Amino acid sequence: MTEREQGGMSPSNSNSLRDQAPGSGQPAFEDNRGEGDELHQTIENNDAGDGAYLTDNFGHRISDNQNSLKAGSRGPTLLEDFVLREKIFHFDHERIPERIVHARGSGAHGVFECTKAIPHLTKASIFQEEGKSCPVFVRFSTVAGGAGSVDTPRDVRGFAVKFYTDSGNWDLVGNNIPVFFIQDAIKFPDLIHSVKMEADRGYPQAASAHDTFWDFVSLMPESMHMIMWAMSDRAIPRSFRHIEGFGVHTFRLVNDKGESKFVKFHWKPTLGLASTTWDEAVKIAGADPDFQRRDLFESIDQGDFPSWDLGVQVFDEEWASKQPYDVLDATKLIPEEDIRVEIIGRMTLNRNVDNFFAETEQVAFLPSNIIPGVDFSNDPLLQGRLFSYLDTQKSRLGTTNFHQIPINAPKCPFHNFQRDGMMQTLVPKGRANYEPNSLEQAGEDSGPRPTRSTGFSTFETNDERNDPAHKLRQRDALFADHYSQARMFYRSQTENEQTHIISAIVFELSKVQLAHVRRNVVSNLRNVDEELARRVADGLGIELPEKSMAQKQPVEMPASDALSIQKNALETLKGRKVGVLVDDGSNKTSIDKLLKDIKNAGGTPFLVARKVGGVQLEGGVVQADGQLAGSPSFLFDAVTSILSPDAAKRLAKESAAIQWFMDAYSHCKTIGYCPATKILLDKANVEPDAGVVPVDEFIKVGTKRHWDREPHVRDLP
Ligand code: HDE
Repeated sequence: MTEREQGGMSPSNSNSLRDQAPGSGQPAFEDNRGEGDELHQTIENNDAGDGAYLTDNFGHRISDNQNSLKAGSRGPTLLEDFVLREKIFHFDHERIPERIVHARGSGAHGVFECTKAIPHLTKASIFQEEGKSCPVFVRFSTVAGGAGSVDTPRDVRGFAVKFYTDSGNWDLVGNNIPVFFIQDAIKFPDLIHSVKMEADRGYPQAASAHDTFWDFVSLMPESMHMIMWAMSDRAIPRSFRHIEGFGVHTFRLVNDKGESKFVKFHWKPTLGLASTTWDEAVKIAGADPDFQRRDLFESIDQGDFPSWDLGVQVFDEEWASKQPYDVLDATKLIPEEDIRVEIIGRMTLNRNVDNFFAETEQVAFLPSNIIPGVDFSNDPLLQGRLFSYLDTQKSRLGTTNFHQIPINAPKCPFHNFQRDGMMQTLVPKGRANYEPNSLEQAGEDSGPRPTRSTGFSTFETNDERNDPAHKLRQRDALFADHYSQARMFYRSQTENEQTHIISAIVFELSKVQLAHVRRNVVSNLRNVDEELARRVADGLGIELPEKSMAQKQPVEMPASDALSIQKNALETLKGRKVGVLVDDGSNKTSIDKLLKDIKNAGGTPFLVARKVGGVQLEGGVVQADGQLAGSPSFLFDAVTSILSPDAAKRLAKESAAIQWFMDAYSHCKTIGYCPATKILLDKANVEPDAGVVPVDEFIKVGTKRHWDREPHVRDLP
């Protein structure tokens, strides 16, 4: 039967019954602007507010947004239909090129407030008084995947902050790892080509576990320190709210006397650090590809604003010259035990974007955006970035006027003699589009002039170790130490974290098909730590290869607690999500009490039931937040259940319920249980330990991960 035969459908539109005038039985075509067409509302009242009228992009009111203009009701569409053509034209160009790196990102607005003035160190206006504040926009991202890739691959996270200060925009475009893979900008295209999907086959997406990445790494021993971080749990964070941020490069602070010190910038999350396990990250990728974007959006939406403290490590040339590494080398960090991180401000993200494209997608971060009082160092990676980001915006946003897009425009006045260009939205008046000019003498506006005293002036570098008289393609001698800090990082981890690093390297190298690449990586690892290399070789099932030749022998650096996640995790339910499994017949009083206790402890409870419509309890129906099959336990930080004996028996036959506890157990999470749940725990092979507790004790214990459980649930390398 054709649609027409089925019920008198509009000959003009085979879309659905929706196009019928409700109740009339008449085709909507005849009546689509008539009374009673509630699905396709039109406005006939001329007093409606301006925003109520649908118009085209030039302000012409549109009378019909359902039907294109045709020559006859069954005829071809007319070229004359400017409404259709404009709509489709705009749609056709809705996508812009995605970022070549950091394509997948999530952004939010917030505020930065100075909590400790440092005028002796910098003349930057934002740091002159305690309490001074400015708006910020932050974009978190993964690096390797495309814009539509998942949130939880093993990857570095971008942490880019735009401060809209009263002396112009300052962009601190950092990562959640304080070091980088390479020392010189000229290697960046090679690094990124190697990690992105392989050129011929177009896969893998958002994954470093493949031949070309590890081939590059094995031949670039300077990447070894970053590899330790990237294979650690830092690269599989629990959420954006639980990551640290780092400016990575050494920058300068300059005060009003023209004195300068070096500085490293740090963001410390007030929720502490937290990560997932690899198995969790993989499963989350399937169950909720937007896991971290959703987490950020929802926490801000419910008023649970994430915040970070801004810290600085400040040091001078003399101190720098005595270190066993070069502070201009972005593969090195400065241990916090050597130079304390002094907290000078707090950033709070308190507003979601109104429009993802207009803000998060179009935001353009530029490391070259700095303000008087902050300056660059000669770090050769940073120097390359100062060119790259400005350049990339032309191909991404299509015009040199990208600074006029609201998310990119400074919130302080800006005026100069730059003119025209594609998509110019400013309408400057007068003739003064050059300088110098003397138009003021003719009574005309002669335009702005430079300000020597308060304008940005570059610090005259007093690096005595540099000889600017020679043009060289060379790195300084200290850059050749590729292993000391990789070793320091590895040895600063808890035993469990070291095992995670080894598992990650074994996992990744097992996906590498070129045997010589696997061997080369392990050869390099022997310079980091012999035990580490041996365990990786064991995990791969290969002979320990010969140690590669280090350009410079590593020096021993003391372990640093600041480098471990587990040593910096907070025992709290704040910022954590708790899955609560309930079913028909659960006890309402117990559920109410549990939910209240979780909320009081700062956590977010999430009721999971077989049907999202809710469960039938003695005291009435309770709405669920999620359906069991769509709310697996790896989406939560801890789980607990309140079940009646009958419900528990029924769920013991439901694999999603058994898997719920099995996953929570194997991911070392706290499991709270009521007596009836035991039957499910048995089926899920959950064995009693300090993290498996009666529901009454859940609030106390739910704040922790139980890493000591891991050797019992996984065969670790
Ligand atoms: Fe980037 N990087 N990068 N990068 N980077 C970009 O800029 C580049 C580097 C970082 O949320 C691109 O606007 C070069 C280090 C973040 O919009 C591009 C080099 C660090 C973001 C670019 C580096 C970063 C980017 C892509 C070596 C940590 C996302 C689109 C010299 C300190 C910003 C864009 C956002 C984005 C180039 C190295 C962080 C292509 C050439 C080191 C967080 O211009």
